[in-house]
Amino acid sequence: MASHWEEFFATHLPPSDFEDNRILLKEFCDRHNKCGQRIVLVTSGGTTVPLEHNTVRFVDNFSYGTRGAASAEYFLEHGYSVVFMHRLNSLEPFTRQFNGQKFMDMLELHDRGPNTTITVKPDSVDVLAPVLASYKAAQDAGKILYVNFTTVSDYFWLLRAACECLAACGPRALLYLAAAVSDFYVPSNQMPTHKIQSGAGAPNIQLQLVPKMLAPLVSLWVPHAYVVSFKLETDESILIRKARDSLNKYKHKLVIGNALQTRRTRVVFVTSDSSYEIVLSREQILNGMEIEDIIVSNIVLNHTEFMKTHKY
Ligand code: PAZ
Repeated sequence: MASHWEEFFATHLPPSDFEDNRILLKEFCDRHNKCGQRIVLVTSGGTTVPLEHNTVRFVDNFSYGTRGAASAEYFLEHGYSVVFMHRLNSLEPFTRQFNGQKFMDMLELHDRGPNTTITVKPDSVDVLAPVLASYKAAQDAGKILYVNFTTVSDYFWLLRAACECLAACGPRALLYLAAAVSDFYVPSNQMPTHKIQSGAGAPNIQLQLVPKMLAPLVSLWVPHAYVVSFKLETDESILIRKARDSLNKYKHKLVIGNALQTRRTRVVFVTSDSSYEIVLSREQILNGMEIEDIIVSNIVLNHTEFMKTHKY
């Protein structure tokens, strides 16, 4: 009998842009692998759970993609090539820093009419220039690939394809699974085709558990990669236990636990034999430090150590 995850792929169609993305992923991973580069797959943002095939309504979650987008920038700083696999319209590296009206407020419009020009306000140049320089450097060197998903099913298809392309990189591949992936979904064969009608009364929607993709990912898809997953809880008292349960079950390298309310300033690293906290001090917060800076530096050290010792 097919396992739960195999059955998922057998009964859910890939997203319409899947083949295009697979080609992009393969080209990117092969190119960086040939140069002996370290490659990180950063997953970021939340997944939706459609309630209808022609989707009008869906279940969503809280994630903005801040963690993933910021971390991708820090991995680039550490010399990694980055596959940034993110929820469509969630935050992206670099542009995240000027989200919403912030970017418009940095610009000035001159000479309305046929000779219109736009400049960056003098006091915004210092803010924009370093971010733009890092963005251009990453783009020009082809060091970052953006691929996106929306539904939980799209996410799984893309995740498996990315892993299949990364497998050739062996221990130089790092998986940083920061996306907030739904634990529940409506299977394709139980979903109505058209918009649920209110005239039929209150709908009775039965969500099912999604298959645990971390199991085949660690043991089959990228068995030599350094895999880091995140665990989110709202009850801090169960965080470390849940993180350790995940580690014991899937046998990957590291789980980073965080609580919803404090996730920007506090995380806990849980390995098979230890756990330690990273907490931003008040001073670090006031100086604009981001916790992802410290998380990524720590992971890079662990990954370096892993590459030295892992038999491939
Ligand atoms: O995307 P964001 O910056 O708003 O939040 C980050 C996060 C809490 C989604 C991430 O740190 C995380 O814990 N991801 C895994 C969630 C989970 O499936 O348990």
